[in-house]
Amino acid sequence: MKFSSRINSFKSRPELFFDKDKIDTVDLITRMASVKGLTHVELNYPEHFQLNTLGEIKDAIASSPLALGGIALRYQKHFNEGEFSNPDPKIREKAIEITMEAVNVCRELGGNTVTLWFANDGFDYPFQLDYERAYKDTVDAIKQVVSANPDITFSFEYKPYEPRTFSLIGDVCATLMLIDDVGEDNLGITLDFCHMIMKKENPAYSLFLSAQRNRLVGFHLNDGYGHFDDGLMLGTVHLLQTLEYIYYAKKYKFDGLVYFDTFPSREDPVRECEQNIKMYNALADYIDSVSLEEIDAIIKSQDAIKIQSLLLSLITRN
Ligand SMILES: [Mn+2]
Repeated sequence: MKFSSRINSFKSRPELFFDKDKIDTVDLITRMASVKGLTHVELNYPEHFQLNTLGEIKDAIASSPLALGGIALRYQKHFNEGEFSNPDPKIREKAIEITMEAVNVCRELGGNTVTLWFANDGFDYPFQLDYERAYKDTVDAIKQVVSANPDITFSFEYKPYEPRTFSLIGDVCATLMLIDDVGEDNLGITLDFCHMIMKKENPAYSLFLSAQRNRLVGFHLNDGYGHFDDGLMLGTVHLLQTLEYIYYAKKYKFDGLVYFDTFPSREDPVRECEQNIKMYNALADYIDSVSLEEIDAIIKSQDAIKIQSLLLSLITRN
């Protein structure tokens, strides 16, 4: 399995690892590299390239056991009114330019995936957004970026709300529709477990829909109560839905990156990340011990008591 995690998590509880005050990206990579079982690092552009040069980051990754999985976009200033759907063509152009820079950085660091998340593409009030224009501009901008870089896989991470009250693209079907309208092979979907729970989607069903369209690129795994993007440890709230999700990941032979998008603020982030990896592996091993065939038979029975027995056997084994 390929495991990665949110690098900003490694800023937390600095006193457990660092003996200096100013922490840069190279320091965070060093701390991440101490996590047992972690294989990849993902960086945000431009956020993580402000305190270190590209060369310093490249050297830090090369001297660690981690490989670069990809780059995620974090558009910073000037995008309050939207990134790819901004009504001002100059600002929209700037967002496209930043995305192209991120692609080059990804390539330079040996990565192959660029994850797109648009914090400000959305609306807060009725009548606030011209949906038709915003959707068309988004499709056109994504097409421009994706078609110019056929060697890179792009992945759209949807989120229903936060920071906007409504995101322009906020659910699995809107994302698949967008991907269809862009019409390029190198664009897929990143499924974030908390985002799906916030949208009241059943995560395994969203996984199935994405796999049906052959657009599954990345997993952001975590947990939460469904109101906000809580970023809790894997399996802590929705254990059975997490088990079902990993079952479908196996069924559809998902071989992409499993990225733990969690927010340990009081925990030691190294131990927290190791716990997520342990939980993923434990649930995956449990599925193997029961067997995909046996679970498939339980699903086909549509018998809720057999499903509850599966959960009981997970809790009571050993
Ligand atoms: Mn995420």
